[in-house]
Amino acid sequence: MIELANHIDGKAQPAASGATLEDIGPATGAVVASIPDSSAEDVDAAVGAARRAFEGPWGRTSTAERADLCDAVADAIEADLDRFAELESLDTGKPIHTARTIDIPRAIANFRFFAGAVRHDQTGAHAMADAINYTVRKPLGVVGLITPWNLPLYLLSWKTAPALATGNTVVAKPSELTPLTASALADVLREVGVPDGVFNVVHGRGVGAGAPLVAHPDVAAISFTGGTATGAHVAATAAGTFKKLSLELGGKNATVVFADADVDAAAAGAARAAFTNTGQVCLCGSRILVQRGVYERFMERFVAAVEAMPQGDPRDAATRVSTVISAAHRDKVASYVALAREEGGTIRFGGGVPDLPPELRGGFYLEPTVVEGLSPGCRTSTEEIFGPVVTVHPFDDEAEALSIANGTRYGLSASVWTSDLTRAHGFAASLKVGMVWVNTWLKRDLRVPFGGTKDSGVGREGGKYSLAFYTEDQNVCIQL
Ligand code: TXE
Repeated sequence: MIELANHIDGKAQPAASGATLEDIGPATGAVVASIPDSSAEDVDAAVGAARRAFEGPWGRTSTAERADLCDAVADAIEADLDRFAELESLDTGKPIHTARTIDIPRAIANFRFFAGAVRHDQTGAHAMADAINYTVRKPLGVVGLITPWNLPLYLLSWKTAPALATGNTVVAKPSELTPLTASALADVLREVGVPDGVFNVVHGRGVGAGAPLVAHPDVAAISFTGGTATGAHVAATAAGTFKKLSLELGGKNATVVFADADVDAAAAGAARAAFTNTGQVCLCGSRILVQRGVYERFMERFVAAVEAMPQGDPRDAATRVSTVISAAHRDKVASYVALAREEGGTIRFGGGVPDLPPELRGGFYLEPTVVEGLSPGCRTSTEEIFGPVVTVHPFDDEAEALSIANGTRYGLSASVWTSDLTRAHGFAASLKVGMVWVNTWLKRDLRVPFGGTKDSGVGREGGKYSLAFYTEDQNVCIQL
């Protein structure tokens, strides 16, 4: 069993109270690690270390030095990709294939991307007849990064890389369900020469460790990715302290398939969108809207694509769908399958627990599940399930598709499948979401604005949006 410590001021430390939590591996249900169950006292120590580091030599490092460090972090993770992937798969239960091809490569890319982004960043100058203004970009100080369990290192690095590259110091609070790669990242940062106190990790629960970080007066910004209900708590706690806040929350994203689409490509894309990471990505296409003329043709191909996804042991390289994160989450997802039945849905595929070998029976597996026949406005069709469950709805025309697609409290993303580009532009413009993919899903350029509208969050991450979040612009006006 792995024994994790907090990382505060370059030292491994237990929680001040000595309390610990168990970290369960979802593949088998076995305990894989013990982690500190930290409290406000630990958060205070970490924020203090981060503040001293910011006021020390780190505050005087050049952009070039910090960019080089980010590149070194990327190289070090890349050199150790297999170990990082194994830790991530062990902790989340995600297929090792997903960890190797999506999570860890993306963490590497995040550090490389933001190294380049700060090297090439520019600020403005505004000339007046008798004066000149120039703008400088300053780091904020100590920033708090709170991350979820579905894409642990992928999302922590998405925040850590721009925060450090722009010169801040960090206190990270990873999900208590998936602490392993955050600690591995802290080790890498130390090895490549990031000074003590610049990157701190406080493990523990949301209420015990996350909330004090949000409330801390010396924390200048919080970047949070997680559930919408938790995001509302974070916003309320932060409000009185005037912190900068970035909130990436939930989604109930539509995959919209028009009759003029390449139905084979749409079915394959919709299956990928629904079940990547066993349906536990905020961007997952968990509602599929299909134009009536191609509904049955689409469904045959879609169900065949789902059936072809091997489910089972995440450690097996062939596995594409595995377990959800926890017993509680499995019960929540299963309760939505029961609700779908109550609400009049028909299970077209899945709906139960897969037949697995004895060594996996303690894990939290559910079959990929396809539900049809539900009203688009019912709870199953509009609430975030965040697991391997997708609902499919026929529609007649563009107006109906739009009304269903926009008919939830969320506004994160959508994926539209059509061969009519004019329709694609018009439909995209009318969607109340932050991100639209046309004839693809989750194709990412790290420069683009990432984030949602409505209850999916506040703010954007990515490229210049992240650089702006982790900095404060200062204008200097000089009388000529
Ligand atoms: O996430 P939480 P949970 C959705 C998904 C899921 C639901 C709940 O629908 O079923 O959220 O998941 C920390 N102050 N998403 O409960 O609670 C917590 O310790 C400060 C979507 O696991 O949002 C963890 O580090 N921090 C999502 C982080 O917040 C607090 C990904 C996220 O946990 C806190 C995950 C508090 N009061 C779940 N309470 C996405 N957008 O991708 C908790 N935390």
